Amino acid sequence: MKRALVTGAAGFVGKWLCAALVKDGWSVIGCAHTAADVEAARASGPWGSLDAVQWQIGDIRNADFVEQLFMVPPDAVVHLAAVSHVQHADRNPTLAWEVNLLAAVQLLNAAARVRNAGNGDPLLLLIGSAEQYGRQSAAKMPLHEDIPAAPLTVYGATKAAQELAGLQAFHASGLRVIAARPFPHTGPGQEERFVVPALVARAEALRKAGNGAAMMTGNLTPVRDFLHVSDVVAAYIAMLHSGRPGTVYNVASGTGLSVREIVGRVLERVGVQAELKQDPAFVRAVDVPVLVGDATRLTADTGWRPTRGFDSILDDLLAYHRKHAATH
Ligand code: A2R
Repeated sequence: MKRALVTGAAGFVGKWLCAALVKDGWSVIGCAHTAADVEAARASGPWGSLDAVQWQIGDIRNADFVEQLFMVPPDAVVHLAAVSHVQHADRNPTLAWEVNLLAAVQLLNAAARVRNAGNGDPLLLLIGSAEQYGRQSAAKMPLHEDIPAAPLTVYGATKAAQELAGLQAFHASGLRVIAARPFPHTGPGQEERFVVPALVARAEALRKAGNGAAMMTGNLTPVRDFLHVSDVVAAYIAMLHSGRPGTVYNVASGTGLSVREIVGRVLERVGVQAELKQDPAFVRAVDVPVLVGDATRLTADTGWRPTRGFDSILDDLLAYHRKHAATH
């Protein structure tokens, strides 16, 4: 059985990925930040069972901890651990650089040592972000991988740097590194500080209150390409099977929706009408205006295609929110 090491395994995507890898026949080592994260991740949810995951707990910035993770060398590593929230990274740039860049460098070093010692040849999948593209003109949409990075946020810059470190290791020594640039994704289990679960929760609260209150929103003009997290983890597994080392892959649907359209669809699915009001607390100081991706390369190399449209994503989020609200 092939061994996959997943960092950030108790996070939102980690839960979905670990369960999907187990189903795909991998032995999974899940690396989590804290024991409390693992306990929370093991709560049941539509992502599936995490019972077969072997957990390792520690700080991914710690070189000794990373070295220990490679004592029995994995066949593949999916590096999800990160400061994943754009505003959190903007407010804590030193932390974001430490986690998002240096942790990846530790993993690259550990994998290189395994390889140099003749103990294996781990495949490393580094999870970057569409935020690496930064501000690009609408005429360039959907963005393909050869468009140069122009990050606007600390988060985007740290992810671009991580990718550069990975590709450097591939070019210099042949370390098998693949770089993914996922476009925004959501689904059950994502925290409500992220936009789509936050909007679903707010719309549901309005429906329950039934008093015609306004829906508070941030900036309504940004356009984003949203995927269901289950499609994103399927893309990562497809890359482990048939991605080409040294290659960058977008993971995207190719369809853009403005935040205004997203809010409208959320209200419609929840079944409530409300006037939209901008709350300055939700408006970001710096925001990439439009991000829509072209995943032709990924489809050509792996056969991956997204299967879930935006309404079906919302239905999943809403069902999860209602179930969760009912049990808490
Ligand atoms: O910091 P925690 O306790 O929330 O744990 C997070 C973990 N993490 C770390 N693990 C070990 N050592 C660290 N220094 C460290 N810092 C953070 O990474 C959390 O469990 C996980 C990231 O999960 P989420 O924040 O839920 O992000 P999500 O949406 O699962 O994104 C996965 C990847 C990230 O690379 C994103 O930047 C990308 O997909 O979009």
